[in-house]
Amino acid sequence: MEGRGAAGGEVTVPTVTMYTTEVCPYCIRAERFLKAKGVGDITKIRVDLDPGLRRAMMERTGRRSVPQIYVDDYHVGGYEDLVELDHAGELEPLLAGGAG
Ligand SMILES: N[C@@H](CCC(=O)N[C@@H](CS)C(=O)NCC(=O)O)C(=O)O
Repeated sequence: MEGRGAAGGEVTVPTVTMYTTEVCPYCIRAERFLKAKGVGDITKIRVDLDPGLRRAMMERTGRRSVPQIYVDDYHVGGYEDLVELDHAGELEPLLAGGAG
């Protein structure tokens, strides 16, 4: 999503993607956490609805548990990885578009 920053320049908000399933307490926690960090839109990929999507997730991430979270093409990992990244002070810059 694009808009104007405080200084009038272009601001590109990264796309947050989350591989998820319908019943998944860690996914709910991750979503709440991201929303609390100001993420308005999360693109969800429901891997329980399509075995092909689950296979694709496993190939892309090397993991089988959900959630698996991406900020643009940066693989954050699961909920605990997300919290760890935040504690390391790296989540906000990433969400502000600091991945590349
Ligand atoms: N440490 C992981 C735990 C995630 C987890 O256990 N997710 C459950 C669903 S809520 C799951 O995918 N279980 C199936 C599996 O591990 O294969 C995280 O923080 O995301």
